[in-house]
Amino acid sequence: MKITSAKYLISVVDKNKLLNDGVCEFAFVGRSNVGKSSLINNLCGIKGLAKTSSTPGVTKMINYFDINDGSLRFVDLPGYGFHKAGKTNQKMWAGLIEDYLLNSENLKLVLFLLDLRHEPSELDKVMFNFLIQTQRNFVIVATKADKLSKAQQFLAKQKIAKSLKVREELVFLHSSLTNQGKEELLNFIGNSVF
Ligand SMILES: Nc1nc2c(ncn2[C@@H]2O[C@H](COP(=O)(O)OP(=O)(O)O)[C@@H](O)[C@H]2O)c(=O)[nH]1
Ligand SMILES: [Mg+2]
Repeated sequence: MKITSAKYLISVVDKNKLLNDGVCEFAFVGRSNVGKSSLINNLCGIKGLAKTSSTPGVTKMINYFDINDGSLRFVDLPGYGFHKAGKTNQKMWAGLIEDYLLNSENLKLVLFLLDLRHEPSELDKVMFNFLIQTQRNFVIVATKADKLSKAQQFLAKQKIAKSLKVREELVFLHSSLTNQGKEELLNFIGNSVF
């Protein structure tokens, strides 16, 4: 798939305001700082589209992006697991992610992000198990692949698949720095649009 246009659409903080117009959505889920916004920007080829930050935990809303003039949408979900956010905020953001995963009628595929260098944390596993329970289609995107050698990447991918008990084919490697995995992901997304 080729992305020819990408635009920020709207941010939503209320589960009753989720968009509901039949446009296919691809949602990005992962802890704060794992690289959700960078992945969206990389796939779209626009640097500042989704706000990236070295200050983790700033995305508290569901951010919608229009791709290819109404053909599909990317949905940047709040990052979980930012310890300085406080328990109340944590709960609210996790709640928003869960509301979206449970209720969105447009959701086609969840891209579940993990840092390739680390095994999934307890919180990652909680969120992943929740995702499994929703029975949504998903792939795992292992981010920041540029930080490892090819040999290390291979092993790290095996570890992640094993830890989450998923087939290795469901784990995609990606780097926003080198564009590794970009085409492969875009093709997978393109093939998932009805
Ligand atoms: N080396 C490297 N750094 C990355 C990559 N993706 C994201 N980052 C960095 O990780 C930090 C968090 O990225 P961001 O996209 O804001 O994460 P988010 O909180 O999940 O949206 C930023 O400093 C990014 O520059 C990547 O593929 N390679
Ligand atoms: Mg972000």
